[in-house]
Amino acid sequence: MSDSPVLYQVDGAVATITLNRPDVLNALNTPLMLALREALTQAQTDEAVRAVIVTGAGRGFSAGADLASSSPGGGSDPGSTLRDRYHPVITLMRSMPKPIISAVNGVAAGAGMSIAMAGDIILAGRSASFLQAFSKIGLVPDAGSTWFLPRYVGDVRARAMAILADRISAEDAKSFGLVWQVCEDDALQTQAREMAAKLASMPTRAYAMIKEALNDSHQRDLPTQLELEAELQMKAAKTEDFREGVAAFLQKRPPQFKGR
Ligand code: LHQ
Repeated sequence: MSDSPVLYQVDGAVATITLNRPDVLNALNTPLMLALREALTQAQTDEAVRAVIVTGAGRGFSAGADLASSSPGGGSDPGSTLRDRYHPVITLMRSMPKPIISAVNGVAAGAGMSIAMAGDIILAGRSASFLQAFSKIGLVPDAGSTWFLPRYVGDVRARAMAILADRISAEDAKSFGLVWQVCEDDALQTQAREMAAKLASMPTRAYAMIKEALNDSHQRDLPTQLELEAELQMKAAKTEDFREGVAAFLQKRPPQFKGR
């Protein structure tokens, strides 16, 4: 396998981005974070790509910041490392106008868990686990963990996960609402590809607008959110895919969406 820290592969309309430092459970260092940002940018700009999978090589998804590098994650201090290397990745994933599946194949710890949570749909292998590892080494959850976690699992569980730093199994993560679906380990990549291929054949412009509507909905009041929905619906109703969806329904045939 390539020794590039991130693999980027396109199959049909699906891009798969694989974190690729399996010897250290895909711990995040500067070359990996730069390559991840580049791969996400490529997936965003490539018009043929309509759905994205983020996963890990080997037995882990990501063990978080590389603790063996002189400054974990590279850079001169954690603040600038986070701002320069991590924040662009997390914001790219959230703002990407295409659905992202996080296929969590093993442990997702620290900032690795933050990256998993930045995806739109989290699938987990049965042996995957989730670990807010930060407090174990005297750090604070970062790269979006304090934003995603209470929204996904509620404040009580978010606080316990961040403070206790217990390793949470895939099944428990599903019961917490963090994971959409748990798959058998050897079926995870196939199920992620099948789901991504299905998403890529759907009205992907609507997905982009769904992400826009949901991204910050907790921050907006109801009247503002209603207005945003109306604005987005006006845009969605002008797409070719909406016309095709309605025509196919009325003609009782399967729709052929083009992402336009
Ligand atoms: C690792 C790592 C690792 C290097 C396993 N680094 N080598 C902070 C600072 C600045 C900016 C960005 O953001 C952050 C936030 C963070 O992400 S802080 C949190 C950093 N991550 C951790 O604290 C987790 C550390 N790792 C672990 O606790 C365990 O490795 C877990 C629970 C993830 C997995 O345990 P095991 O399955 O028992 O695997 P292992 O511990 O045997 O690890 C396998 C190898 O990977 C091992 O190397 P070796 O040469 O002995 O085989 C580890 O040293 C290496 N590795 N995590 N983060």
